[in-house]
Amino acid sequence: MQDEQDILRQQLLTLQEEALTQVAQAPDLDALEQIRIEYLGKKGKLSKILGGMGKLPPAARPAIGALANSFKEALQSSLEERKRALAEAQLQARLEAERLDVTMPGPRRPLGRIHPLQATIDRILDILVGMGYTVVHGPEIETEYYNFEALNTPADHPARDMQDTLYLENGYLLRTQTSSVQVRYMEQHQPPFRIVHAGRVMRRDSVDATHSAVFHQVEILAVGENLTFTDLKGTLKEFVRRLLGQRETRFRPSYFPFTEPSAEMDVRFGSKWLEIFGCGMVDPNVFQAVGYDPERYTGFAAGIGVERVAMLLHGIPDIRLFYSSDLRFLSQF
Ligand code: 2NL
Repeated sequence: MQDEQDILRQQLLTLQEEALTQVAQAPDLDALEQIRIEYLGKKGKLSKILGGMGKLPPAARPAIGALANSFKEALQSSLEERKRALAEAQLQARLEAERLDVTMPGPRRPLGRIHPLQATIDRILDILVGMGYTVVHGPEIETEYYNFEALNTPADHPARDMQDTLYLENGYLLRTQTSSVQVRYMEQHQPPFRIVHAGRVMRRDSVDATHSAVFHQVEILAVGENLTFTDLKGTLKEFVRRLLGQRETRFRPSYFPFTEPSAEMDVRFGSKWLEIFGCGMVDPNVFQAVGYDPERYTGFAAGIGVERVAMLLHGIPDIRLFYSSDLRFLSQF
């Protein structure tokens, strides 16, 4: 019987050694749980060994029972300790992996910039404000009166053809020129004044490299008691000098319904003359329409195409590039 007890004692000590070694080597929490079940579970190795206790004399049982308990406690506390160590290692690994360097630079966002057409408008307006002009505003949807009639363009004039103007269903139209804003200003103000308006105009046009259905104009209007064609020429020459530097210019006779006389101003670029401004002295019929006395007041007006100027300034070959939203184009400015 002493033999039987020795065998059990030996088995328990071996089992303890084996179990503690496994705990020490367990790689993770799952493995620890497997070890617990393998040794301390209902059908585990400890239960199996204790099943042999029945063969022991009752007097020998307490000693073996105590040994079994101490094995159980030793294994449980080593499981706990290993569990804590593994959890701690896991946390450290996670903290290391998720470490955040708050001094790292953030993701760079691309900077937006001013569209080349707006930049051109801004430059033109800056110059004109510097020459005493006041910036005014007005609607893009207009009536036939402000876009045509008040500008000495009667109903049978070719410019009023369906071919050229975008008419809306309600009798309104999309303005074909910025002059409508000047008419509205004159209705509300008395001379003398110098005003400038910049904005979109719309035409019923086929689009190609030099034509767009939507384009931009800057238009000036000066009205006073003794303004002459010489004032117009001096103003436009000074404007061109400020925009493009000292350059040769020339005036050619032209025709607009709302000016008399009318002219185009060209600027010399190398061997070429490029048309920059349409201009003229305000037709007395326009003054009549807004209630000014044509015997008392004279005025001059001029319009410039923004796309044309921008293409000239930057060597842009195709007007459609301005409306393409192509960042390869836009990011160059
Ligand atoms: C162009 C160039 C121009 C005007 C605009 C104007 C405005 C009033 C009275 C008289 Cl209120 N004229 N503006 C004059 C000449 C040319 O713009 O090529 N336009 C078709």
